[in-house]
Order: sequence, then C-alpha cells, then structure tokens
Amino acid sequence: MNNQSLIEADPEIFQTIQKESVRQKNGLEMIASENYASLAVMQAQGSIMTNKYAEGYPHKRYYGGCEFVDQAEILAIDRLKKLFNAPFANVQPHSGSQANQAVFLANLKLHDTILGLDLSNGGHLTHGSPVNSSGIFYRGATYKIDPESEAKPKLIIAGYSAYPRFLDFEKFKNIADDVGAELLVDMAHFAGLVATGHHPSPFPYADYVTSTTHKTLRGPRGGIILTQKEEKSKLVNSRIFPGIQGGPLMHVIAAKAVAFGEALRPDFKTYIGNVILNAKTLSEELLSQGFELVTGGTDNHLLLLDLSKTEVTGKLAETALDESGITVNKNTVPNEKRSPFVTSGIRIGTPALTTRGMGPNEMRQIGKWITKVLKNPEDLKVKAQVKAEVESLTQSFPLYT
Ligand code: DSN
Repeated sequence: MNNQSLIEADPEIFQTIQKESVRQKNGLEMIASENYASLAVMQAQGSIMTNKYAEGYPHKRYYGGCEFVDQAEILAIDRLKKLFNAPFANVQPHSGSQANQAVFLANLKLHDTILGLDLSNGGHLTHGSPVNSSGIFYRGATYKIDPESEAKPKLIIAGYSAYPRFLDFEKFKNIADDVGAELLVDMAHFAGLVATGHHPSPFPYADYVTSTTHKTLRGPRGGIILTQKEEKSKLVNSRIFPGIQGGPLMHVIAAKAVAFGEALRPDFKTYIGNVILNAKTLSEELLSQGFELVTGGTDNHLLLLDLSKTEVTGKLAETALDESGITVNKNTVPNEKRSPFVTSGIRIGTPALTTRGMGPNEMRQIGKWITKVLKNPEDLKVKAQVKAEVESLTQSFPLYT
C-alpha cells in the first residue's frame, strides 16, 4: 500500500494545489457563489470516509460495514433539519444540479413544462435552460424580473444565481396554486441567509427546497433537498437513489454534517449579518463612484454591476479585475444586448471575504480599487499597483493559518 504523502507521491498535483493556495491567499475572492470552508470541514471531506460504499439510506444499505457512515449521515440529516426547521432532509445529492434533477424526476414526465427565471435575468442553467438536461428532457419556460408568463407549468422554480433582492415565496406559491404546479425553491445562493433568519424562509410555501452546501452555507461542495411532507420526501429520496445516483459520497456527507454543526452556532448568524452589511457597504461605495447596480442595490450577499451604458464589457471587467487580484465573474444583466461570453455586467459577492474577517472599511477600499481598475481597464500600471495593494491588504487577513 502506498503511504506516501502527496508531495512525494505526486509532486505535480502537489504543486498545483500549492499554487492555488497562494492564489486564494493573496487575492480578493469575490465570486458570489464561493466561500472558504473551515479546516474541520476540509478534514472531514479529505478523510477515509471516501473509501466506503453505502448505497441506500441509513440502516437500509446495500452494503455491510455501514455503521459509522450511518452515524455520519444521521448527524448530517438531523443538523440540517434543525437548521432549516424542516421535517425531512436528504443530504446525498452530489450537487445542486442533482438535487434539482431529483425533484424534476419526482414530479415531471418527459417534455412537461418547468417555469424558471430567465438566465439573463439572473436565473440558473438547471432551471430549464435549453442547453441543460432540465431544458432537454423538459420544456423550459421562463419568467423575467417583470413576471409575465403564459406558460402552464407543472413545476415553478423560485431561485437564482444572480439576483440581489429577497424572493416573495408566498406570491410564488399563490401563482403555483393557481396553475396547479408544484413549487421548488432553489435556495443555493441564499441558504446561509435563510438558516440565520436574514432572508424569509421558503417554508411553509415550497413543496421542495434544494440547495448547494458550499456557497453562503460555507460547507463542502454538494447538494441537499428538504421537504415538508413524508410522501414527497420518500419520492425524492427514491429519485436521488436509485433514480440518478449510486453510492453517496460519505466523506462529503461527513463534511456536510460538520458544516451544518458550524451553521447552527450563534457566530454563524453574526457572520451572515456581516456578509450582508459588507454587500450593502460595497454597493453604496460603487453607487457613490457613479456606477449603476441592477435593482439599485442589494438585500443579500451579492450585487450586480451594470456596465451596459459603458464601453467596458463584463468580460473585460472580469479580466482587468483578475489581473488586479480581484476575482469576480462576468454576468448578464436584464435586457442584455451582448453575448453570454461577453456580457454587460459583473457579479460581486462578499461571503468569502467576510469569512476572512474583512468588514466595511475593507469594502469601501475595495470599491475604490474596483472603480480605479474599471476606469482604466487596459492600464497595466494601474492594475499592477492595485494588485500590490490588494496583496498587502490580504496579509492582514490570513487564511488557514
Ligand atoms: N455556479 C454557481 C454560481 O456561480 O452561481 C451556480 O451553480
């Protein structure tokens, strides 16, 4: 058996991980869907639980030797139920995409209609986009921020990847009831806000709630499904396994349990409050510098800079900021005129920097740097200077010490 450590066994991969570690430490991570998982989460995720097959659910497995992975999965389920005050939880989805697929498989037949937020208005690929299985197996109809739709869907999805305000779940539920549709809330982006009472809860309105676990929830990469009714929970459980997945990733489930335990602690509520305060502070700074924001500000962890009236595209902004040590992603904005590869906006989030301990003072400074770079996106000197200042700031907020 090979007991060599990574540095000896595979120096090439070791080096790439080292380089990524330096990149994460020296830069400002502002992609709204990213965060820094705790050391404890990463230890669980990197543990020997990865060796175990456990198809099935706790106490009903298709393999022997599952007594300890059962304990881990039961802890994850119990903590998750407590976190969202939900009676039924599935912690096995490998990702948010698979969590959504299981809900579709539980409720839809081939070519039934899904109604989801339009991608260019901040929606998500898995909500019925024609290039995703949700739009290939089913008919993807879309609504926009101004919600007029003629579709007669079987399933309505409330959720987004780029929208800076709260969602009104009661209204969604009323519309779903009117057309006889089920309501799925995909809270991947704002799950941490819901867990801490900083965003209204999808319950009691949603029939199904899906999420990822690595964004504002700050856990390992993965997905979850919550339900309120036993028969719905049984149905989606069977759609995850054996429907679309085989063996659950027990190391990831152990890490989910750790993350849910962390999110149940009072300091997580303080953390999410600071994420929102930071997003609001950064929004105010950028508005005061003359930028436009989609919806004029934010209530959550992200903001969308609308560059459509400027010469600077989202693509150029993303590249120029990246060269200055600030990582964001280009994003379409409502009524987008440019292609999805170019776009007229950038999405900026505060979860990761808040985990690092940054606060309003740093957000104001970052707003000034973003302004400087976006006013001079081709100026190598400006970008080098901002990068040096960014690096100097990050030294005061160490990661994984
Ligand atoms: N890729 C995620 C995001 O950036 O929002 C959604 O899956």
